[in-house]
Amino acid sequence: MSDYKRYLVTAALPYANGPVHIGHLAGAYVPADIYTRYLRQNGKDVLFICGSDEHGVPITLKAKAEGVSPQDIVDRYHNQMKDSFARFGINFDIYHRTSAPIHYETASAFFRKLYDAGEFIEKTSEQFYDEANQQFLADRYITGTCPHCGNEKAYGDQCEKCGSSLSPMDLINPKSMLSGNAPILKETKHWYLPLDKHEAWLKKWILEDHTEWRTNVFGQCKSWLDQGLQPRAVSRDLDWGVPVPVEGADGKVLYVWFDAPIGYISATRELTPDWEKYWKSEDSRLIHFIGKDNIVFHCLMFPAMLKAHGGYILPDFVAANEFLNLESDKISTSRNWAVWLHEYLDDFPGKQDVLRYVLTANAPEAKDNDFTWKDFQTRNNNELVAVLGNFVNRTLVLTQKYFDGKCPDAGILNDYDTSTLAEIAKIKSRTAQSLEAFRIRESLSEAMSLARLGNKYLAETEPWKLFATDPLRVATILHVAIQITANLTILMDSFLPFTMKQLRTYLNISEMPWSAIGSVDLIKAGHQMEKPGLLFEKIEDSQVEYQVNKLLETKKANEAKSVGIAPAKPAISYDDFSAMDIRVATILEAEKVPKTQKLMKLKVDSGIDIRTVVSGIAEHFEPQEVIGKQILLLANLEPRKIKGIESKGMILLAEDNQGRLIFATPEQAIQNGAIVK
Ligand code: B3M
Ligand code: ZN
Repeated sequence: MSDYKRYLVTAALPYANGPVHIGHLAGAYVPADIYTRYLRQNGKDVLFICGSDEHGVPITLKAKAEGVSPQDIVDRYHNQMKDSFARFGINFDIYHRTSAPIHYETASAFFRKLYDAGEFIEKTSEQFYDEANQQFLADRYITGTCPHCGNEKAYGDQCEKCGSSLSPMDLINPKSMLSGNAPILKETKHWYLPLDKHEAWLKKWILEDHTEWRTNVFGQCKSWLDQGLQPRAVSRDLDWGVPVPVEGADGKVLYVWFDAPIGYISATRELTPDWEKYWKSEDSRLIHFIGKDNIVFHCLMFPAMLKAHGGYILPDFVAANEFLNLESDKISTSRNWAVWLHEYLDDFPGKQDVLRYVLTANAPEAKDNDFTWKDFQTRNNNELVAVLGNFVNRTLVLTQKYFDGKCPDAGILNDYDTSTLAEIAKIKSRTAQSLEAFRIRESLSEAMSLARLGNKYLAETEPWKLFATDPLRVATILHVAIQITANLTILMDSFLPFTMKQLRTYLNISEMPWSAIGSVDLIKAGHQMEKPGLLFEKIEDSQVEYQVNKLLETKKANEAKSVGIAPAKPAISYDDFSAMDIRVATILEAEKVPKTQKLMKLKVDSGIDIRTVVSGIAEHFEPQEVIGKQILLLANLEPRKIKGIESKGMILLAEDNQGRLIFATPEQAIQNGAIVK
């Protein structure tokens, strides 16, 4: 490992507008957690920083949709995310938030320093404005048709269908998310970070000095740099965010992508008075773990901000993962297409490591990958249970059985024993090499090869067949297997922290540093171990079916929504229902209500009486079409005066997704007054 004195590891600050899902976990948090645990096992000085990103338009829009304040939204999700990360064993040193006062102070001071140093350009330009709501329309407040792919629901900053990054002016037929109206153009002043001025050093820094960055990261940066960088606005006309700390900037806040990365700094300040040691010394190594949609901000914009400010180190590595899909479909918070961490933790208590394992074994490091429940089950049953669990269980159970749980003497090792033990050090170095190159998925598979080795060793030596005839050989075999098991507790600790802790209690040993791996007497002869339990259990088909059904229900609900089916109303009591007097009735006469578009005056025979009903059907039917029709009438609806006509009851009609009306009628003729129930 290189000779950095300390490590500052960050994981992207998730937006506090929804709970954590497996896409977040696979993208940034699980790999970052594994990496930082590994550094700590190596005795490194590490800070692992994260927190909620509480600004930005997705949050204000959500607040508006729910009719609550943005603060209510971020409080709800900040606490939920913090709690589920902790339950899942993501070992942040701090999980902070960008609505904290120390963040406001840090972000304002940062902006102010750049402002005073003349690092921004001030520009007045025309931007979309919603006249009805008297508000400028930043980013996601505006939708329209994507000029690249024709998607009619593209946002002002991005098209989610084709992935192009957009500016509001690019949209065809722009519409305000607030009023639905076409916006007008109005002048407004903003501050821009002139990325073009930073282009030369960014080019050298990335394209020459960081050729080791992953292809996806390097490639995206190169393509931006090749196109030529443009000044980027760092303020917005919004009332939620860090106010722009400049005279005459009322109603303007810092752009969320300006303040959010500063959130890493404010979180570190909150954590330790020593924060500058981590952020400002050349012997600190700054590493960002993010998803691929955050690459430009972490590789170009934030570094340019840090450079313009001066005094800060730059990221040395940006580990960006591609996306994880769920059952072949893009994960989406708004479509509820996700496996939510808090639900997983409730549905699979004590199985944090199974999810950590599956998300790592299938990590979308080089390309998008798919999470399926079937694969989850298979990896658990065939790898965790059948390989790792099986090896450890056989070793521990046989040791209980033959040696009362005491580690037996090594005795005389044969060549196979020695060469098996010699593999441990090789596996260790391969695992470390992959981890240090941020190939976390590969490192897990290297680490698992030690469990495979152990499994194979037992399968070939078959100690369970030898005890009667050769107990000394059995002692040697189990001694070797116990050393492998002890080595596993260190090797796999960063990947499967809950399980390895459990295994250490079975072995009755404490945590050991990474450097101990490879030693073949981690557990001495005579050492007493505990009675073991199982490390992993099979996942049953029924558990998988339950999860798949949950997703099918979501799919159904989404389809219903997309064909215009309204969501279900809350349940009512039987009494509520039977209070309604619904009767079969016949329309006797019909005429349009003068000076109205929609209304028709009907005379109906309800069986109880002949009455007048005013109905909003005049745009759909001509009077002569409806005369003589048998229909259903809600007969005991309170009488109401409509356009001076007393209307008694309501005709029942269905409306299809094109807005067409269809009468609810009895399937065959029946006497008027028949009760519908
Ligand atoms: N909140 C975007 C995201 O969650 C953003 C990351 C900020 S990291 C400084 O994808
Ligand atoms: Zn598009």
